[in-house]
Amino acid sequence: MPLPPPLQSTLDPHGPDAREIAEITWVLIGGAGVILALVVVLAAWAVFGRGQRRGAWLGSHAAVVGGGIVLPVVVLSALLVYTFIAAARMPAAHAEPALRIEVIGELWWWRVRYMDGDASGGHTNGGIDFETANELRLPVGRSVELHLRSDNVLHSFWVPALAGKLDLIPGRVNRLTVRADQAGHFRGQCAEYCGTQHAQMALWVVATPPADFDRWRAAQRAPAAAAPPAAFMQHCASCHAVRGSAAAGVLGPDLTHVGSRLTLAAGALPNHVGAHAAWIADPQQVKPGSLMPAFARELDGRQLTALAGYLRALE
Ligand code: HEC
Ligand SMILES: [Cu+2]
Repeated sequence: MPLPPPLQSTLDPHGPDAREIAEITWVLIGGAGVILALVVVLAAWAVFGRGQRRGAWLGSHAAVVGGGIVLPVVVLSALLVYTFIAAARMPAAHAEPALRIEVIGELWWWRVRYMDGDASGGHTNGGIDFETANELRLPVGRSVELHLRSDNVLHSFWVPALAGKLDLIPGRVNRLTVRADQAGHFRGQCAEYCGTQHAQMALWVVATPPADFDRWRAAQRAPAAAAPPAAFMQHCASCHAVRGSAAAGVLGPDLTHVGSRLTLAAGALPNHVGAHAAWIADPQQVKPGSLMPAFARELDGRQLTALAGYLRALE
């Protein structure tokens, strides 16, 4: 499936919080624009204007106190109160979530864990429904609570079409409630420098109608469609899990349904067989510094092709 262009814009909101943020942005730009226009007019009058009254008025006590103190205090206070009110209005923050998802910042990818659908709490320890990576599927119109965590360094979760930024802080769980009002693909990006491959730490949010989401969730819960080949068990199982097999590594992404993802390696590659083979042969070529080693030496061409074909078919 072709991806939409990787646009990320605060001014193209698709959820209630993002819409509020876009409105605040426009009001602040508008307010700043009015003041700028006023200053330009006064400056033009001071330079090009004629007559005695001009100098007398611009130099007067009233002009200095009014324009230099009263006006800025009134305008800035009004904008401050407005932003507080607008921020408090953000509706997604108040809604009872239909779903909880842990989003964990790794070096340099996103571990995504769907928690049990019921809202009985205790979700951050255990209660994992299934794990995936670099992609968040959400049901349209439902509030979803993200639990943002990191066990390494600071990262920041930012999907401008849905919400503002929120940091992932080691030792803490930050909660962010998002809601997509329309179906669509929304790109996100780590927004806090976290090391060498920070720039290639993207993720996609895919909002689908609830029925499609339920189908997707049922498919993700299921074990892998086929057992891994011997080469996988030998070289890859120490870092990657394929549910339904003995491969249970946790250092890298869960690959049980890797073929169903939009991209590979946090947005670095498209998800097709050739990209799988290129990635396995030499991840360092794609993401220098990545925690996955190259396998171009250990695996011959036939094994590489077989592994790539196997993984791509895990939908
Ligand atoms: C030392 C641990 C380690 C080993 C061994 C390892 N990987 Fe990885 N793998 C990783 C890490 C870490 C990532 C995430 C890299 C990133 O996105 O920056 C990854 C990413 C991947 C991805 C992309 C997954 C996604 O969701 O985008 C694939 C596919 C993959 N590995 C396949 C393999 C295969 C096949 C082997 C065996 C030939 C293998 N890996 C061996 C650590 C490992
Ligand atoms: Cu980062």
